[in-house]
Amino acid sequence: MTDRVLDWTDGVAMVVTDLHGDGDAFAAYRDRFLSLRSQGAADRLLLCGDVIHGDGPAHRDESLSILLEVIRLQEDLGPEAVVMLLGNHELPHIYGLPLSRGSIEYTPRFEVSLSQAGGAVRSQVLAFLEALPFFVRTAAGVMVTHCGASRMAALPHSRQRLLSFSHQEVLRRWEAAFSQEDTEMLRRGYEKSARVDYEQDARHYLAVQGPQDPRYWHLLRSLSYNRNDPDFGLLWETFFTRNEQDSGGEGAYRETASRFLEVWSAGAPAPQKALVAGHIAVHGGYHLVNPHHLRIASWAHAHPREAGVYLLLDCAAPVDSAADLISHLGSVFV
Ligand SMILES: [Mn+2]
Repeated sequence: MTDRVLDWTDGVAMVVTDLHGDGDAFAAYRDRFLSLRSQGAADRLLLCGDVIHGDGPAHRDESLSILLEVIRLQEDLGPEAVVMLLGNHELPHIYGLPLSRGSIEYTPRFEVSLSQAGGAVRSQVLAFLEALPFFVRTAAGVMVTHCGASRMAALPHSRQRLLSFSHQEVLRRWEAAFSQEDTEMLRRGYEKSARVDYEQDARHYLAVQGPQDPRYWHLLRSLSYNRNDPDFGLLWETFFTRNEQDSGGEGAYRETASRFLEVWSAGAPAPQKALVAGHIAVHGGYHLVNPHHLRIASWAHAHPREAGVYLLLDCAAPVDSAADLISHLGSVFV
């Protein structure tokens, strides 16, 4: 079973968040990493998830080619030198679930790119996404995640479940349950509540050609079971939390972040004192959410985008607080 947490005790990691399909931004960070690496100033590139899903025009969305380049770089430089964490935008593709916000539908475009690239590329990319780690812990006491702490992931019991989380196990459970169902009845129920033809939605959300595609029922299967599956519920909260923007506000989130670090310190190379994550928009390129959490935006969530930053994290140099990291932020845009 995949270990979802990486523990790093040495080296300098260049931490980059939320590129969301922007090929130019990715190239700028990749080139900076390669140049820092050749100078001995960085050892690892750590992409914190949400590498895919641009919200601009389709021709500007380079999600798939960026992912393929990450895979290639990892093969070239080694699995410890190029690491990507799972983000909430990659997660739905593992399950064949749609993801949208307001009127923006994120998942169909990437499914189309995968289908156009062919079966071998789809399998390679899906295997890569399924194997992605969730968190990095360091001897510096800095923990890196896609989206920070959530109440559920801050429970000791959740830590055990997340450490060895298997997407395949969840999918096998759903598939076993689905195979016992009357598919026609489920389909009619779906069409009645969604007021749309199932085949039309399967084509739209999964980029399948029709009912003969082995993935044809995945949309119905996943939509039928995701709400009542406790493992998937934990996964969802872990990857979609909005931190202080969730109910409870800043005070409650400060407590959550502190408890999360405490719980995840068990088995870590050092007590974890600070959390680094992206996921949420900031003014400028970073925001000290509280003494436990530094939010960084490398591109898509920075305002303006050129205010985006990366973090050079010395995995062996202990920090006391998230504020200690601010002097280690850098820019590829100035
Ligand atoms: Mn995100």
